Amino acid sequence: MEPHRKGSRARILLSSVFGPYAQDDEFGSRAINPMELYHNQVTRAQGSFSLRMFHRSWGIMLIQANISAPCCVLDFPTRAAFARELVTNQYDIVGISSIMVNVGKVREMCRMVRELSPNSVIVVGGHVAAIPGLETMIDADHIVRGEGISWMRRYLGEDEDAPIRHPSIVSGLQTRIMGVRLPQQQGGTAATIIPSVGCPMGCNFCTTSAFFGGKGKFINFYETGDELFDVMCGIESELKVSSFFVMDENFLLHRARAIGLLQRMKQAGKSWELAVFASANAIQKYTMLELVELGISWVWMGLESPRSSYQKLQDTDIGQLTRELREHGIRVQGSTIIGLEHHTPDNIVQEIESAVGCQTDFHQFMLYTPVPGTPLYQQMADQGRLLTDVDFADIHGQYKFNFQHDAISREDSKRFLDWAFLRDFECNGPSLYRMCQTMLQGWQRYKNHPDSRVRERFRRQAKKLSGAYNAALWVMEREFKKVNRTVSAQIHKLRLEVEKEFPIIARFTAASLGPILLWSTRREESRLASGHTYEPPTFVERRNWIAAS
Ligand code: B12
Ligand code: SF4
Repeated sequence: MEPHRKGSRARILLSSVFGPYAQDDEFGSRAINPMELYHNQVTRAQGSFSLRMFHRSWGIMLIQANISAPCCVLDFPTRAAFARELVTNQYDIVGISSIMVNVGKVREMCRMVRELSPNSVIVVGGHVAAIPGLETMIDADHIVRGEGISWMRRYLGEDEDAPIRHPSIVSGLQTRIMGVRLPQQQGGTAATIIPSVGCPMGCNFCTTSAFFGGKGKFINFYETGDELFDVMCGIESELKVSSFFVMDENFLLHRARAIGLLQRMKQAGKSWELAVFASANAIQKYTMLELVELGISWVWMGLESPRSSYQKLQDTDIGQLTRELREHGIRVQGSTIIGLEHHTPDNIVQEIESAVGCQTDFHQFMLYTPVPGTPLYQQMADQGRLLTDVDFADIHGQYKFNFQHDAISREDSKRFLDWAFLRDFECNGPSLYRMCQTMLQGWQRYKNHPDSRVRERFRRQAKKLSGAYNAALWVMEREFKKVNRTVSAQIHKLRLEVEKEFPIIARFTAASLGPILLWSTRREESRLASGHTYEPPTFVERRNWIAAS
């Protein structure tokens, strides 16, 4: 690839694909595919108890922070905002970031650039780049597969091996639950930190592992615990946070780095909370005490079927592991795949029941989905089992199969998936309630722990539990009677336990805030019933900026 003739003087626009997202349209937006993490694929069946929030497009934020050229990040634009930005700022390079479902939007954005800013070079990156033959589907000059910082640095003639500068990123925005938008206070939301991309485990369906090199490979931005600690300290002081959403596909797999981080946290007395993704085999490299001392407060873990052969699950009793983590105050987000090769209409109900029986705090269900670039996709293609007439906009694991399953039809794949979400909600209650259970267990176990960092962390959680969360329990126990009276009784019992632990404040908040929350929950329920959806705001952020002459 020839570097750009202007090098670091080139003016760059980095944009995510345009919205609105949560609606059906000709560019590939789908009502069932909102720009939300939890409501899209985790708490989607939980009605007004669903956790709603948006996450920024971290890939382009990271690229912007690591080049010296004047660069604008345009996140969640409308088509009009994208057009306006193109005509007002004479960009030399327009970078578009996208995943596969949004390829129709990338096509349209490329068309718009050619029309409105004909001198711009168009660069397309992100997971969309793995689509075979993409160059014939969109009008772009460069399609970048894999890691983008080093590519962009190379393209601008900059040092691609320079250390990675981590931007300060607030992990979630406009958080909303039970009809209430939570106030966005400084330090109130975790910061996102991205130690690496890819995962060496190389599960056959895994698109992120495949995109960054596949089995045995990944790209580390920060090799050691020391490096990570320094980055986190910088972000802590800038954003005033004590919790971090660690966006690393398998953070705990890299034990030396995690333990190095723990040592530095101990030396500096940091009472941080870490939400991480980790496979079961990686979690088991640690004692519960190590996890707790490291501040692990949330684990996102694959719970594929006990009959699957994934290496990450070997020798693991997943139900037992989940229970143990929760008993130590660590919230568990399970992720279960529906439609594995061995699934049949006869055994799938049992497999879903067993996943639901793990009683995680949150549970994501996803259809087994061959995605371009993965070994699974290649295998399905070789076997002639890919359904060729499925729109990319519908290949996201939350709708219907995009391949011929041996035993389960495409229509039934959706039925089983929808049922799994519903079943988890009906049997285990709202995730917010389950989180409260875990938080109480953590508090009871660690409130007198000798390490003040650990005590402080659980004290922070207990403050929430005895406050607004207890009012939420009061509402959930009422509202859930309509769904499952046994769970409602369990919520009631938990509330009494919380009130026993914090007799004055917890009772006071339940009595004062409870009725208001009940009202907002019911109002939200009717809003949702009338089809109301949420969209993220547009962000425009310029760095190293010099106005166009
Ligand atoms: C945060 C996130 C989201 C956020 C939104 C992010 C956003 N603003 O777009 C939310 C939660 C809303 C979301 C939603 C969805 N997501 Co999502 N999401 C992620 C997640 C967890 C992290 C993304 C991230 O920041 N990674 C870290 C950064 C550094 O990596 P990166 O984005 O890949 O960027 C690097 C390169 O790709 C490249 N690059 C990226 N952009 C560009 C642009 C240019 C110009 C260049 C040169 C390079 C480049 O450089 C970057 C640095 O190396 C990933 C999983 C993952 N681990 O990546 C899934 C992931 C991206 N999501 C995925 C999917 C499928 C979805 C959904 C369809 C939900 C679903 N059913 O699973 C929806 C779609 C919503 C919609 N309407 O568009 C898939 C994409 C699969 C694919 N092959 O396309 C992923 C990979 C998860 C997975 N393993 O399946 N998601
Ligand atoms: S362990 Fe998780 S992140 Fe790693 S390859 Fe398997 S599915 Fe992907």
